[in-house]
Amino acid sequence: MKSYETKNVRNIVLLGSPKSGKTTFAETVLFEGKVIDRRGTVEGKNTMSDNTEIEQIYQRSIYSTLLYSEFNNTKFNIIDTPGSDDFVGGVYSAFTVCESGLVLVNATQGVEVGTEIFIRQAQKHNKPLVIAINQLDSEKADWHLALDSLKNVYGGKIVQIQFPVNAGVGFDSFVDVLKMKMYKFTDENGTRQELDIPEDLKDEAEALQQELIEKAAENDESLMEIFFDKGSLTEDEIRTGLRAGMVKGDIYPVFCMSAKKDMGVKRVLEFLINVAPSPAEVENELKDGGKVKCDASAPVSIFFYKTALEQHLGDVAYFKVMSGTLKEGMDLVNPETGDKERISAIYAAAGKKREKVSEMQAGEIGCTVKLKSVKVGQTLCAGNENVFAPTRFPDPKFRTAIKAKEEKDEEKLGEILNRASAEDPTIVVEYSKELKQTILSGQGEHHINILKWKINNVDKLEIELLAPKIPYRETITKVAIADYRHKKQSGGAGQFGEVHLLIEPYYEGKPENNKFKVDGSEMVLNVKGKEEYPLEWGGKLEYYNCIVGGAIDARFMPAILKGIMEKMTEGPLTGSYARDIRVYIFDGKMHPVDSNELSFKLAARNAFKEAFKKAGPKIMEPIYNIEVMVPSDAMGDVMSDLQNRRGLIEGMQSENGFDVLKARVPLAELYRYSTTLSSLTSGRATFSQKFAEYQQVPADVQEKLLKAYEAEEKDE
Ligand SMILES: Nc1nc2c(ncn2[C@@H]2O[C@H](COP(=O)(O)OP(=O)(O)OP(=O)(O)O)[C@@H](O)[C@H]2O)c(=O)[nH]1
Ligand SMILES: [Mg+2]
Repeated sequence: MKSYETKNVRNIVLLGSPKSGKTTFAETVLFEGKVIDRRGTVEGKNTMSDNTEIEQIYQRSIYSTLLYSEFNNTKFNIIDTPGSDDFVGGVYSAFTVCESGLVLVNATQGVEVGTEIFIRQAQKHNKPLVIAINQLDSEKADWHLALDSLKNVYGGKIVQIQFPVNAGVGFDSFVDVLKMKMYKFTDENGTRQELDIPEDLKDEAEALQQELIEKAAENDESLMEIFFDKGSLTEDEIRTGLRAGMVKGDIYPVFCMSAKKDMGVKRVLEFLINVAPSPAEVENELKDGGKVKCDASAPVSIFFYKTALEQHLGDVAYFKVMSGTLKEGMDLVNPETGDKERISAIYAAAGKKREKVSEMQAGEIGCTVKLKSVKVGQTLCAGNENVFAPTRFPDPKFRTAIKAKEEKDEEKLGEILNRASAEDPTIVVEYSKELKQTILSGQGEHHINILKWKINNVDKLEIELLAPKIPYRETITKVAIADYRHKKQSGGAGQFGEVHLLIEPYYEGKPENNKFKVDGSEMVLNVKGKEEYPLEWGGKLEYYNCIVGGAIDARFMPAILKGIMEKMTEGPLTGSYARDIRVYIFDGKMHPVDSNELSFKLAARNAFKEAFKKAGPKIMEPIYNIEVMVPSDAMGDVMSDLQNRRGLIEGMQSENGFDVLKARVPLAELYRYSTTLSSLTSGRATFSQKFAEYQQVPADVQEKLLKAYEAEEKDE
């Protein structure tokens, strides 16, 4: 394969809801580019893109796949992505390396929730988009339904480039109002005739062309002048206007397609060559916020967006050449770690088919093997220190606990999970000391189940998924005092320590205080010192020394704090972490011989525990902000389900034809929410969740938790 100049490269991410035909389209692009001479099918389990066992079992894409193709002296790097929300990580990493996107809309469905989600994400990443209405050959294809649904959601952004002549079974032609031609296909291998537009379609074609010209003119002042002058624009001028609108995110040109029958695919590729930006026209963002031009004559830097383990090969690392010209055998440095790496080979990849190339110029996407330590999101350089901004992945939506069936396998499981999360950064693994569980989070239950399948079948390890525990917190609601004497007399040196303390609730910004009402009478403390401790698990402990007359030596104060801290990590109600408390040590007693640090630590621990119990203790639970996007007809069901989950609906608005619901829901009620939502809406909804704050649990819930903890304690 030759080395392509930056301006002749197009990096395109395929987007669209499940089953819209992305993988089928990619296969046809490879066929058109002669990378393959026979097209596989998703059902036949032999496409270049869905090339893993698990993708073939499910007959859907699960990983993002890089596929190159050469067409009209242009190198296409297509990234086929999964349509399911569960595997959205691959879409996000593709946004980091592709300059534009092609959205496939299923002609039998029109805009689906998936379509909307991906277009929304593409907009956030400033990606120009082209839309193809696919499966026009299908029996149930409905061009008008699909087009109207697009117009309904995206209004004036939708600019029709084509319309089908005979959508449905027998589909073989469409009219193109940019070329003002009719394309007719004579076989299912892309052979096409360019014909004059038939008389009976001319009016429609001319009207649409006029619309196209006006849209194109709107995006460029000089085009506007030409348009007012001549009342029309040339084909090239239209392209210039379209491109300007696309780059601003104001125009989505719409094409006709049957990816399966290779109709319309070539025309979209031609349009992408002529109109979609090449890598040379887009600046890439650095981690520190700076921007770098994609220039083949600059020093080399390459960014790694994905790695995948392949049998017999080890880690295959996928990169984009962000600047310079990468050559085989080059030595590069990771500017963040100082690690050196040699690029022993460079490949263009079409799924598992790899073609060795001797160099890749800026803008190209390829892969390499045998690197020592590079991770997803890192950059390697020579002669510069560019560090490109890593992909920002979405927050997890599904959380589960995981453990090996056999305890002896725990360590191996840990390694497998770390590797899984390095390959797929939307898999988050965390061992929670607090919960004593390994918590695995991902984008949905299916996402996690696929990982489970891999661990069972590839790594041959039996595992269990369990409901994750909830990181409750404990705090107090009123003032209380307690004292405790720790005393032990056994043979030699004894132990003696006595601590009197007062505790009160703390909140951010609470004024200082030294007068308290305790059990009906007033108490005034003489505050001599204060220490503040932000807690690792959130919230604060404020520690006041109010000792008068030397009742406790200053040297015992740290031991007293230690005793309190110990109890804070194991709250008296449920053993959860305690937070947001002020402790005042105001009295105590020492023994001239027997007092030591241990005695004061134990005394403080017990005094704190007693005071805590008297201070109206409360359990707090994590509350999450969630945002659900759902088609209007399913809104009622989704809303009442959320109310059953103790959710507080905070707002609702209509956006682009969907309802967006905002609510606050306790984490304890969100277990498997993604799965329920999917079954409530037949997979037509999506949601995101983010930690908001801790809040007191309602009395009935507290009662249940206390009982459960008591039972657990008895068991142990
Ligand atoms: N009739 C017809 N069927 C198509 C066309 N394109 C795709 N299909 C079929 O639609 C189904 C889904 O196609 P895929 O290519 O797997 O769709 P996808 O968008 O990659 O799906 P995910 O990977 O699940 O997101 C398969 O059965 C294809 O054969 C088309 O143009 N016409
Ligand atoms: Mg697919």
